[in-house]
Amino acid sequence: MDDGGKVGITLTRHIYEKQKEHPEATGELTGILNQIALASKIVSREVNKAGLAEILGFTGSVNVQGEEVQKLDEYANEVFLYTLGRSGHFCIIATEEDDETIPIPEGYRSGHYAISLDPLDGSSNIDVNVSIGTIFAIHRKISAGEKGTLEDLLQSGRKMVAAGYVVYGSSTMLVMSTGSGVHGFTMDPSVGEFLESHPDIRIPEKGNTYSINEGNYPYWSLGVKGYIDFLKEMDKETGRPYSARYIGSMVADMHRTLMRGGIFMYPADSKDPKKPHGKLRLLYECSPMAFLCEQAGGAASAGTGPILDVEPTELHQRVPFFAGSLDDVKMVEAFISKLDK
Ligand code: AFP
Repeated sequence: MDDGGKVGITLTRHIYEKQKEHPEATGELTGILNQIALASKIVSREVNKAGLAEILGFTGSVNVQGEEVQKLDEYANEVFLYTLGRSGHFCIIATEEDDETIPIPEGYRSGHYAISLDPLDGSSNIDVNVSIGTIFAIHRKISAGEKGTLEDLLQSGRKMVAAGYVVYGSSTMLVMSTGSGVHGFTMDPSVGEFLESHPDIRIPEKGNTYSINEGNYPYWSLGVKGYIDFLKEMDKETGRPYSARYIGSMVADMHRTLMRGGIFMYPADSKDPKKPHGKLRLLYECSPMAFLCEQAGGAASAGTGPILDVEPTELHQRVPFFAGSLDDVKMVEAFISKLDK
């Protein structure tokens, strides 16, 4: 098709235009988001081939050529670490895959930002061809000295300068915010670019869908149980019962919640005494998603207050998570404050 050379607004152009509204901006965020986009394009290419895992690899075993092959989540981790670590923008990196913080490789410039990321979230879904994603959160460097430290990563979500995710779904889409709304870009594989497809995403004030692993019901607190029971009652006026939708891949579940409204939850449960605060991680899952929710007019809570106000104390800290439409998040908080004293 002859489109006269028009490809729409690319991610780069979008950031550049936004930057012009802020004359004090240095342009560094443009560079950062371009590097994230580049790494996610490489990961997307490999994710699209995941169904051929037995033939091409990514099984963590030996492929048909007799070569030892890498798992896709490890591959994604390496791609992001390589790209971001050598970009000159970051002073320190944390990823879901590594227990410790990752310094910038010797010989490369240490930058002004710290990044926490989950390179391939929902990886247990890879084998069954279900959407998975990358999540990232960016903070300004606050520590003294040239190199970054843990302090740069352990900052509350309120201090975030940018956050986003990439969903590797029926299309690959990058959704991000630099603090002036939430914008979505869909990858056009024919030109290899992310094109603006969803400018200024807003979450409906109230939804009619809830998203939670309901198999954990017996392990929840009275407040969470009470709220889920409430959502299943019949009441035409408040749109109940709600519909249930749960993929088990946070990026996909949150993407639907952002676009359509409703609530996504991973509460604390008593299933595993080693994980008393639920499963999801504050720094590279909950905090960036909370930033996007608030920027889109929704809310994200730990059950007792905004996720963005939680002061992190550990790199891989877990936190209960309730996020989505403002009214729905307020309602679950009301149940928790009433029944979980
Ligand atoms: P995996 O990366 O192990 O698949 O975990 C995905 C995840 O961290 C998040 O993406 C999901 O929302 C959540 O776990 C699903 O957890 P449950 O399987 O306990 O419902």
